[in-house]
This record gives sequence, structure tokens and C-alpha cells, in this order.
Amino acid sequence: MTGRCQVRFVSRNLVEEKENMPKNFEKTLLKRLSKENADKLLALPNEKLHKFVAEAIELCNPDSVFVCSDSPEDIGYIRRRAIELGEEKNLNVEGHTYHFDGPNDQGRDKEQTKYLLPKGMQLGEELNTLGKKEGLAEIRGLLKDTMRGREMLVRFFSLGPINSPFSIPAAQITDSAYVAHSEDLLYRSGYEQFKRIGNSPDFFRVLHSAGELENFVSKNWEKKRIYIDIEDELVYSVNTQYAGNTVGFKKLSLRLAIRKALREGWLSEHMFIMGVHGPAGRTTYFTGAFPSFCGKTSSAMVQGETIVGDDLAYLRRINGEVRTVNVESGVFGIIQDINPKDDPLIIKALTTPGEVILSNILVKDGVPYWTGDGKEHPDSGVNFTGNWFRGKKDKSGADIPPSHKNARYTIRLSALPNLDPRADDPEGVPVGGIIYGGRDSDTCVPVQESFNWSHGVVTIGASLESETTAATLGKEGVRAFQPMSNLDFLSIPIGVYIRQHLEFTLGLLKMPKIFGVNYFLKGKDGKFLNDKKDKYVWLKWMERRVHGEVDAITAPTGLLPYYQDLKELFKQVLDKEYTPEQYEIQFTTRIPENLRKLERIEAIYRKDVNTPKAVFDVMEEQRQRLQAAKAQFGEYVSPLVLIKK
Ligand code: SPV
Ligand code: MN
Repeated sequence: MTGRCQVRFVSRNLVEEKENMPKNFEKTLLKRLSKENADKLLALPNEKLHKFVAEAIELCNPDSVFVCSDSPEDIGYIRRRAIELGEEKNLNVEGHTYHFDGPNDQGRDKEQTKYLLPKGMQLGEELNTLGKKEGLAEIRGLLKDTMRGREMLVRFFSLGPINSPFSIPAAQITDSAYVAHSEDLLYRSGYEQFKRIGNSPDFFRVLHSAGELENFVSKNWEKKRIYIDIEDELVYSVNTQYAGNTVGFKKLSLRLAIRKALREGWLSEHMFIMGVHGPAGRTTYFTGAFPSFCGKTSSAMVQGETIVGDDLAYLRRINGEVRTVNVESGVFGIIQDINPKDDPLIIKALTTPGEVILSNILVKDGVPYWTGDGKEHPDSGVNFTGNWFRGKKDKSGADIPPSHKNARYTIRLSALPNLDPRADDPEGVPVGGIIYGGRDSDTCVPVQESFNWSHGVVTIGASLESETTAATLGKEGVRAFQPMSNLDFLSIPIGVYIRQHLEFTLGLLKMPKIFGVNYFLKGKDGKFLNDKKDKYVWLKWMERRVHGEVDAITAPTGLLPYYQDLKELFKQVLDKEYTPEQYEIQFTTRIPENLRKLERIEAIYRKDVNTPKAVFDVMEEQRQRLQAAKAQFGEYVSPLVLIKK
């Protein structure tokens, strides 16, 4: 099929043939693209794609257009351009480069990321929206002529594995070789897939320009805009370089995919996917949703287990079970605190020759440094603020750290030795369990299982909360509502999203279990009750539960592990003595805190008229269980008293 299309479209004198065609956008392509690039684009027999590129050319006015066919030469060209344009610079290790975003462009810009709403459509007050007509006029105005004197890069990707029923084709136009290069590490090549889809209009599009540059960074950051046209499945991004705002297939396409998933009956989630290894060589797959800075990547990278993905998952019902794929094929991970002791596998990938992009770290003499890397730091170097020296202050008089707290590394997953062998399986991997976790100092136990699917969706996923850290907002310990760790990316009302989850498993033969974890529980003295590595044990316990190999204690908020099972796993996995005292304090149900949490969460869902009644029913049942336990055992209920003799 692929071969036939190719022959039909490129074997004749394509340029002449196309010149006789009436459509204006094709004329534009033939006028503005070299023959070689026109041939590459027109070999993809897709009118919507041709129109997209032609209109972008007319709007942004590049000097030239490069169409990346995913051949090694074309991919090599993009990588070279990133260096030639100065967007990336070489580090000492072969293949490693670094990139800086401007000081005001160091993270996802929530405020300037808006949905463009066609007349008559409403998404609820919580979502950041703008009228489509007005928004398009504004963003097109900002994109006008931004590529004069520059080359436009056109790339194709597959969101999800190649040749998979899960996958969504996607096309990106950008004038940033750093963006195009990052995507090469983060996504599977899609040029061939575009040949296969023929004239289908069913693909996502992203149009990005970094805008005017000064010292290689976007100068007009005050006019940074990221607008998502949900009707046309087209993302616009301008005057920004930070990958979360420009690599359109991360959170921007996640927003489009959430709507597509609602229409088509599947789920698009902010989740890692990992294989947890059980007895006798068994692998059980889990997905996990955690807000940023809450242990998501470190869970997916636990030593001894295997990783499928660390950020985005599509979940579908296939043959009576839930299966999932990683949307991506690389990692755009937070580098702060990555060090040889805690993260040996990532450190190996970050120190071995191969393709690596580091962003917003400190560089001195071709060597990268970042906060928490376990290395001695130089007193000066270059970072996202330009020349940096110890004691350099920002406008408010605060010390500028050597690297930004959101500094990142970009690598291919294949650079990791613990990549799961089924990571690219077009059929996906079966989901044994779904894990939700947030930063919670005083309410939830370290690990628990829900009683059933709807109890898990409502009281664990939809009720997820996470405390901000001093590092993120300046105010520590402020609890934020983080349902499914997907709130920032919701493109549908929250009540509709929760209903979609509740209905997702109706009629399935095999139900994934739902678990809640909390790595951040503290004791009365304000100290964490668990070590970083305790999560290794929680994962193994959850794996055993999926296969019904260990029993659990029924507590008011869910099913808890037995001490004996954890004691054995602590010994086996970490060679650690786990004491009954540790167990009892960690797994005590904190009733007042749990009741308060229910109240907070219920109030949020009451505000959305779309919330299914089942949400309130499940919450009410939980409240009654908590109150009954309080009447019987008091406010703090040890797991030991709950064990039925
Ligand atoms: C996150 O912040 O959740 C990320 C990185 O995964 S970003 O691309 O900014 O979304
Ligand atoms: Mn993420």
C-alpha cells in the first residue's frame, strides 16, 4: 500500500503535474518549495496537509522550507541546523548538546495557553478560553512574517507506536531546529504513516514560531501565546521556546487527545507506563498519574522494573481488557536532583555518548551541572540568565541557582537499559493496575487499593490532591486539587471527564485495579514516614494484589496491606527490616483528615453540573464508613484493630 502510493505520487514529474492543478495552496507550495522539498511533501497525498503548509508559508513568510522525510540525512540536517543556528551548543560528550530558554520562558505558561472556542461552545469557567475569531486574529497577527529570513521546518510524527490502532498522526511546522530536534528524540517518526493515511483529515497539527530572537532566545516573551483550536485540532504557539509550550505533542496535543478520546470512547492520560516484575518472570503493567515533582518519573524508573513511558498514555478497551501505549518514545525529564546514587540509569544515559539535549542547566568548559547532581560546582559558568557567578541575584534580590529548577534532559527511551521490550508494541500492553499519587503530608496512607473501579475513580483519581513545594510556588504546603494529575490539560468539563472514566470499564472482562500511593506522609514531628525507596515495595505489593496473591485489610478508605506481606517484601526487595511500629503508624487511617478531604473535594464537584450522581454516592459511602469507624475506634484507626479475627 505504501509502495503503491509512493509510486503513484512521485514517479512522474511531480512538480509539473501539480502545477496544472487548480488549488491555490498547491501553487504556493510549488512556488515556495524547492523541487526536492515539494516532492517530499507532495508524496504525502493529503490535501489538508498541503493546505496547512501552504497557509503557514503565506502567513509566516519563511525564506525557505525544509520538509523532513525522516531519512537519516534529513534528521541529521535538523540536528546540524540546531547547532548552526546557535539554538543548541555542543557539550564535551559526543552527541550531547545544551539549549537555553529565556529567563521568562522556563515552564509551561498556563495563563497564555488558551482554548479557542467556536461560537456557541462552552467549556466551563475553570478552563482558560477565548473566542475563536478573536484568538485567531490575534495569534495570526503575532505569527505574521515571523519566519522572514528563516527556514520553516515541517515534520511528521506518530503519537503512539507505528501501525497501531492507538496512534494519531501529527504534523508540526516550526522555525526552531531545537524544537524539531527535540521531537526527534521524543516521538516516533511519522512520514511513512502520512503516506499510509492518504487523504484522511484525521491528524493533529501544530504551528510554532519562536518569534524574534535575541541571544538565541525568544525576545518578545511578553507576547507569548499558545492557542489551541479545538475545533480544527490545530495548536498555535509563538514567542516561546520552552518545550512544554512548543513541542506541540506533549501537553498541547494531550488536550486535543482528551476531546478525541471522549468522542471515540477511550482515555488520554498524563501517566507513566511501567512493567513491574513479579514471581516466575511475570511482568504486570501499571499506569501511574502523579503531578509534576511528585515522583512520577522516579516511580517509572525504579531499578529492577522496566519502563514503557514516563508522561503520556493512551488507554483503550481491546478484547475485554484495558490496554495502553506510550504516546512518546523519549523522556523530557526534570534534571534537578538526578544523581548517580538515586538515579544510576538516567545518569548513565546522561553521561554516555549518544543524543542528549540538556536545557537550562549550568555549563562551564563544556561540562553540564545542575542542582542536586552530587558534583562539586564551579563558581561561574553560563546558565539561563547568561553569565552566571555564585551570588548572582535576580531582580527581587534572590540568589539565582546554577540551574533552573525546571531544567530538563531530553533523551530517547532507547538510551535507557531498563526499557521494556514491549514499549513499541502496536497492540499496547495490558493494564493490571492504575496508580494515583500526590504530595500529601497528612491524609492518605502510603499505599491502598480501591474497593472497586468506581470507588477508585472517585475517591482516589478524581480526589487527588497535591501540596505545592517552596520550589514551585513560593508557598509551601498549599493543597491543590489535581484530579488524575490531568487538571491542567482538561479540554472538557471536569464532570464529563470523570463520567468518561466511570464508564470506561463498563462490560470489561478484566478490570484494572486502582491504587493510591503517597510517598510524602509525615509523622507528628513533621518528618517523612517513608524512605524514598519504599516505593519499590509498594509496587511489588500492588503487583501481588493484581494477581490475588496477597490478602488485604478492609479500612474505611480502601484495602490495606498486611504487615507480614510488607515485612517479607521489604526484606526481599530492599533487604530492610520493616518494623510493626513503622507499619502501624504509616497505615493508620487518619479519620478527621480524610473527612475534611471529602468535604473539600465534594464542594469542587458540586460546582460542575456535569458531575455524575455516582460521584456523590461513592463519596457519601466513604463518609459513612469513616464516621462508623470513628464511632467504633476513635479518630486514628490502627490497621491492627481492623483485622478480622
Ligand atoms: C510536566 O510538567 O508535566 C511535563 C513537562 O511533563 S511539560 O512538557 O512542560 O509538560
Ligand atoms: Mn508531564
